[in-house]
Formats: sequence, structure tokens, C-alpha cells
Amino acid sequence: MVNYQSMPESEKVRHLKKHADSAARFIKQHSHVGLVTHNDSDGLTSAAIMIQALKREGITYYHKIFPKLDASVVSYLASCFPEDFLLIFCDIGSGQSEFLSALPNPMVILDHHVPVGKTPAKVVVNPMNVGLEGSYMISGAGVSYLTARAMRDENVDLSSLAVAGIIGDRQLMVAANADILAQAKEAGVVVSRRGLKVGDGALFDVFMRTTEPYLDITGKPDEIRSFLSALNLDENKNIHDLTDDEMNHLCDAVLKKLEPLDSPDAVEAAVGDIYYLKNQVVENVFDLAGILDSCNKDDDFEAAIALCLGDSSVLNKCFENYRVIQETLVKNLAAVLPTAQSCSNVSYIYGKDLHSAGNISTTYIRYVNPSKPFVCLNENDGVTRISSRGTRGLIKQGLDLSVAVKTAAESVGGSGGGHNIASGGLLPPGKETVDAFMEMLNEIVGAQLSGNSQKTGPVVHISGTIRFIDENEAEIADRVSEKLVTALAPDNLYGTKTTIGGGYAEVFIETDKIGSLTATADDLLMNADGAVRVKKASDKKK
Ligand SMILES: [Mn+2]
Repeated sequence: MVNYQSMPESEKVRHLKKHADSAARFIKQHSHVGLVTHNDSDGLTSAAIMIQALKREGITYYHKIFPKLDASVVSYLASCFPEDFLLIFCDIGSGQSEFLSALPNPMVILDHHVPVGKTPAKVVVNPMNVGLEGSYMISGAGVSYLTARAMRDENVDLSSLAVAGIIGDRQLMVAANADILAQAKEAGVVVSRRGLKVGDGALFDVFMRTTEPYLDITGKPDEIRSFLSALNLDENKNIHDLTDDEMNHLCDAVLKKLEPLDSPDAVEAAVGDIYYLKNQVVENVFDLAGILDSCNKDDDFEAAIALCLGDSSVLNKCFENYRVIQETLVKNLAAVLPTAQSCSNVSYIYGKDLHSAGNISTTYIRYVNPSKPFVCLNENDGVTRISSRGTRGLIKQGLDLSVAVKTAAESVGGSGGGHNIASGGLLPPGKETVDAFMEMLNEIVGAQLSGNSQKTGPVVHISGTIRFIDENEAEIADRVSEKLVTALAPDNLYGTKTTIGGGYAEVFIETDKIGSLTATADDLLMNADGAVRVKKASDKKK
């Protein structure tokens, strides 16, 4: 096993590309594919990328879209696809190894979510497997693009769709993402401009329906008009047509509104690079990502994929659908955000049949109170759905919502998981469950933020001892052990302790990540094996 921890980022990206090469080779060996993708903007752009890559290879494909994978989806897939079909999962499939193992098909997983369990897939391309952070360094569309690019050089034109997926998942243009953006710019399929990171349209409309950034004027006609007139901007002018000076002026005014929040995430989400996708029907990346995320029924998904494949006949329908959803969202936010409550370490909203829980969470933590993680608890259809969000600042302080939500949800008979910065889950219905969950979550998050999660939090805790032993030749064994320990020193993790003496070397490993444990054990055994071989070879010479 390669030790990815100490590797520079560019090396990790290179390793990820190697995995993409393997996936590309494996995909090209098949003539029939069942393509299974997630249903958000990242999943849909992943789908559009893979569909075009498969078409260009002359591979027949059938496409299915799901919000999540579970046992019933898996048995449905088994009924759809013959055993010899290659199943390709995009932006989904990493967390469901157990369910997928029931399928007899060869499988490829192109995903960026946290891997759980032993995957049945023949090839997995996942940044988490090479030490890159899947929550902001590369998305499902990015991983799908790297694979498509490895299939054929001309697939470089699909990088514009990858950029839309990256933005749709609210990731940063760093590491693998930066690399993809550079490829897109070099190929001329993406150009960028500094400004307000919103979709195109008349200025008045933009502030009426945009929730990113969510400002004190959002959705309020009179306040928008006075804001724009104070800046000497015509409310009917398309934001796309603003001069650089006008755009700077507008950005400054928006940043001034955000200043009191002290939220770097909000500033970053509001102002920065706007990407124009020159080979797409919808050029503004925020419009395309928004349109794709506004899809919620089969008809919409079909139109969305058609749009990403260059069909402009669906454009008006898609934009209209997006507009209605945005306007509804702005109204919802105005009604729901003021109902938030606060524990010592977490803020939350608990409601019934709330719309767009994910948007409520993102808006709250960015534009209302970024100082604590936020959880939206939405009781609907006999379950309570959890949607939680953190900030990068909180992650640096130790927050891991994936662990916290999973542990707290399981303690009350629910389930959960996801990324450290954003995770979700399900609880049995009822206010009592919510109260118990929040109490537990508040405690775990408190422990994480104070750096005591390993001591006080009920988080996964693993330890083990590996003993290298040769009691017959205690003295020689001690010397060999010493060499071994020196050789391993640079790879040692925090939480590793080594003792030598009495004819053995003992390595004690303590960690909260099973991946770290297996990586360390693997390194140890490989080094030990090397030491034994060297010793045998030198014995022979004697
Ligand atoms: Mn994604």
C-alpha cells in the first residue's frame, strides 16, 4: 500500500489519474453499460460526461438516476441489467458496498463520497483513496471527467461539464479541481471573469431570486430598488453586461453587507470567479448548476441531461422550472430561517414538511450564523431527515459532521453519514427523538471542537499491537528490530508507539480511522518483509 499521507497534492492527483486510467481501460473492454448516477447537479453532469464518453467509444448504455442507493434500488438494478453489463456508478456508490455486493455485474465506481466497507467494484476512482479530500478537492463530475479524459483525448471538451459539477457541489478550485479548470481553459471551453457569483439576468431579478449570496435585501422589491439606485445601476440591466467598474462597485456593496457576519465562506461564495461554459447551451456556470439542482422529477432529469448534451429546445422549460423553484425557495427561507434554535455548540431548525432542507442549512450557516455547525431536521413521510452543515473554519477546529451525525443518529435508532463539512441522515419520527439526537450531537460536536473527541466523544476508537518476534536469537532480533523501527520512523502516525527489547519489536497503533490502521499495518509488514529478505540474503553470503 502506498502511503498517501506524506505525499504532495500534485502526486496525489497523479495517483488519482492512474486510477482513472485503469477505469478507462476497464470500461473500454465492455460493449454494454448500465450507467447509474446521483440526481444532483454534480451527478447529472457526471452522467452527461460519461454518456458522451461512452457514445464516442460506440458503447451501448442505459442510464438510471437515483437520489440514493439502497437494497430496493439494487434489486431494481439487478432486474434491469443482465449480468454481463458493466455497471458504472457516478457520484454515488462509495457508501453502499454492502448493497452493491449483491449484484453479480462487473462494476466501476467514479465517486468522491467517503468509501464504506469492502467495495465489490473492479475499479474505484475516488479521491479519498489517494488522500485527497472529496468534499472540496474534486467532485463526482471531476472524477468522471478524469476517467473520460483517460478514455480519449478529445473528451477534453467535457471539462466544461466537470466545472459545472464542481461548482454545483460548492467545491473549491484547488488540487484536482484546479487541474481540470486549467484543462478547460486551455481547451477554450471555459472562460472566467471576476464578479458576483450569480446567474445571468436583469439585476432586479437576480436579487429577487438568488439565495447565494442571501442578503437582507433578497426577495424584497423596494429594498432591492433602493440598493441598486444608490449604486447608480439600472435594475433592468443584465448583470452579464456590467462593465468591470460597475461589477466591482456592485461586489464592494455586497461585501459590505456581508462584513458583520465575519464568514469567509459567505465572502467566498458571493464574490470571485464566474465561469462561462463556451460549449454549453447554458453558459453561466451558476445558471447551469442551479437548473440541474432544481430538477426533482423524471421529466426534469430527462430535460437536464438533454440540455447538457446540447439540446437547446429544452432551455425555456428548464429555465422556467428553475425560476419557479428559486422564487419558492426565497419565500421559504424568509419564513423558516427565523425559527432557528440554538444549543451550546450547534444551531438547528426542526420542522415538518420543510422544502429544500439542504438550502436552508447552507443559507443559515453562511449568511445567518457561521459560528456554529447547523442542522436542519425535517419530519416528512414518517421519518425525520437530517441535513447538517459546517464551515471550513470549524473543520479546522476539529469538526467532523460525518462522524458526529452518524454516531448521534445511531444512538437514537437512526442512521447517517457523508462529508466532514456536510452530512445527512434519518431519524425515527417525533420530537423526543429529535431532542435526544440534538443532545447527543451537541455533546459530540462540543468534544470535536475542543479537540477532545477521542477522550470524551463516543467516536470509533481502534487500537492494536503488532509484535515482531524472534526469541531464539534475542540479541540479533533486537538489532534487526532497531533497524526496522528506524526505517519506519518517517511513516509513523500520531498515535504509534514502538518498544524494542527481549527479542521482539512491538508496535502499538492507536487511531480513530480504520484506514490509517490498515495503512500503517501494511507499511510495517512490507518493511518487515524487506528486513527478513535482506537478512536471509546476507545469511546466504556468509
Ligand atoms: Mn457530488
